[in-house]
Amino acid sequence: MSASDNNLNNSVHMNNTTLNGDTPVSHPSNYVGFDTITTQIESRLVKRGFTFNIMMVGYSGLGKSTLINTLFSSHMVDSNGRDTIDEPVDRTTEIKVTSHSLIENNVKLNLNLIDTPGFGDQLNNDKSWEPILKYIKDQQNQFLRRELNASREKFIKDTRVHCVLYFIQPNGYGLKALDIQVLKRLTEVCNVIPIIAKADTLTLDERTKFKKILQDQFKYYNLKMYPYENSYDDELTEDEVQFNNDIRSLLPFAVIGSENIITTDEGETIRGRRTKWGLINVEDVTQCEFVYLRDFLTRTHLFDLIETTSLVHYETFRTRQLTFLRENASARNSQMPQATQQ
Ligand SMILES: Nc1nc2c(ncn2[C@@H]2O[C@H](COP(=O)(O)OP(=O)(O)OP(=O)(O)O)[C@@H](O)[C@H]2O)c(=O)[nH]1
Ligand SMILES: [Mg+2]
Repeated sequence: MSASDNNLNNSVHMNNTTLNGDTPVSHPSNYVGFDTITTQIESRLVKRGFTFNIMMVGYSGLGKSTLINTLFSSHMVDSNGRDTIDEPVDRTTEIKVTSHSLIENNVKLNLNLIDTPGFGDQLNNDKSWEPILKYIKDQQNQFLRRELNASREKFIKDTRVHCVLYFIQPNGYGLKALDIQVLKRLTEVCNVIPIIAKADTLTLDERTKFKKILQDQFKYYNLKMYPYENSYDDELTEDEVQFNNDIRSLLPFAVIGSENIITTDEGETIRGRRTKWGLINVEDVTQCEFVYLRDFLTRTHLFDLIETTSLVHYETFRTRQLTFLRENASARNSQMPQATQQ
């Protein structure tokens, strides 16, 4: 055997093991280096940046616009929203997208916060939420059109709604008929995270009881809230599955929003609400779950929200649309007059 044969033999020597009787898994005896693919992917993705689109939905006056300005306010780099926090928050009358570009350790996040008009205060509220649903479907439709375009863009701008924060009135009784109607539709087309608005208006006991009522209602009306049970559990670690279970038992997040920066007696500046009974610090986890919500959105589930939107909700929409188009085309073909032979 020649020296080169020997080298070849060395380099292709592999320990073959079989995983579940499927394709044999080989462990190269010499380092090949393909494990750096994770770094390669990371640098490509970091360069490209991420887009995350969050939408606020709920009854009028529940603090949707306020929370938009509370959520990422301390992290804003540039904004086309309000210039100062002193500008008043008006009643929202149309769907409005505020875009922010955040950079942390070279990772760029394009954040789009979609504010929607509150519903529930018209004489007839039946169709008041339809523009919101239309907006979500329009974004999916736009993405599909661009995907099907003959000269497809390399990177399609993603305006699909990755998550809806659904604001629930802190009434202590539970969802209203209109909430159920809206949630039914929303949960079918996108990831919905429920939150109890203005949680400062409930005592801690009331909050716990209210959460239980709402969780029972979600089950009873089969409203599937994000994170979903058993979805991709086989792809998650045990810790991640446990974490999702913990989050599910915590839902809806009881949240307090505030636009005001307050200086405490100790000289600390906090984002909070000053009341006759004391100071509320929205970032204090003993007072409300705002920080849990923010961490959930950005630190733990940002990627999963984007991926679930694409793999579950958009895929369902895409399949339905393409099936519809195909059926329409074959129906049209069968109605076409057959060419007569000369
Ligand atoms: N007590 C309390 N008040 C809040 C909270 N969040 C917002 N508010 C107040 O509620 C009022 C309405 O807030 P907005 O943010 O305009 O509510 P919205 O849901 O955007 O209202 P629409 O656009 O009309 O649907 C404002 O006066 C806020 O200061 C909260 O967590 N607790
Ligand atoms: Mg508003």
